[in-house]
Amino acid sequence: MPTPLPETVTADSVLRTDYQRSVAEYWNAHQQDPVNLRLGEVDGLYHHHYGIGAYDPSVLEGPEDTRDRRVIEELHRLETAQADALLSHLGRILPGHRVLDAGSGRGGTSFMAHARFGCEVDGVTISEYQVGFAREQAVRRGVADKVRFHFRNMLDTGFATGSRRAIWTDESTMYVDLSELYAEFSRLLEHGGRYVCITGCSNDVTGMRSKAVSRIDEHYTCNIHPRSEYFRTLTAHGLVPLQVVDLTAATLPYWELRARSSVATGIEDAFLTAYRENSFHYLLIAADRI
Ligand code: GPP
Ligand code: MG
Repeated sequence: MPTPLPETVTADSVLRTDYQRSVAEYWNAHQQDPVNLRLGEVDGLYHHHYGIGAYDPSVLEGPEDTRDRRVIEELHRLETAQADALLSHLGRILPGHRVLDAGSGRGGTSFMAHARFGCEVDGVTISEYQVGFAREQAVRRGVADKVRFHFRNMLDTGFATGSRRAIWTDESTMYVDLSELYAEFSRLLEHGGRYVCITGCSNDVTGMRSKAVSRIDEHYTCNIHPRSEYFRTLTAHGLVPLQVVDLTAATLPYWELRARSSVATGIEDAFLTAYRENSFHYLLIAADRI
């Protein structure tokens, strides 16, 4: 049985602005998109992020009756590889540690973190639908006591100060003000704790938001931040970057394959254009709380 929501948590206390309500509405409504469900059904890990790494070109060839399934499996493999790369930057996480998945979606990365480190994971999302879905997955996996999902706002999680060894955001920072977010993460992380972010960000060198980046914002109801804002805001909150990995080249194959798949949603061309014209980067940033 999914854990019931604490009675004090109401939509009014979690969703503070009209914008947050519209974002929650978007994620509550986009539950049936095959691009996420069909990929998740491959092995029960449901992701809400993109993929990295080269795809096996043979999936686009061979027997037609199995081609669609093979493409879906390959897209899913690349998305799982992205989450693996994120977890590889969290540092040494022990079973006694507590970590936070901020913008946890259907829980895919949280389950991978628990499976890999044995640690306790809390996931927060402002989509009540996603909380329910992820909790059911936790029960199904027999890890509901270790991997918990909460209908909470990542800008104000309510978790104890200094309680987290690590925190990550996997494509969720474009929905929030970075200053508010990193103030909260700075509070939650213990000294020496690690924050890892994977995000798409606009390129300050090419100037303001390009048309392709604006199309992505419009599609997902988000506000992609410029690259500079990440580094300025992290350091302002005592989060000191240790590693920065430009994943742009590594994510292009995912978008090329997705564009040719049966689960394309129509946003593929905007990502391909933005990355190829250099107005957008796909970055991983690992920072330590000092
Ligand atoms: C991934 O979710 C997309 C986001 C979290 C928002 C935008 C991200 C950027 C890097 C700009 P998803 O897996 O639900 O998207 P889709 O349904 O398109 O696969
Ligand atoms: Mg997806």
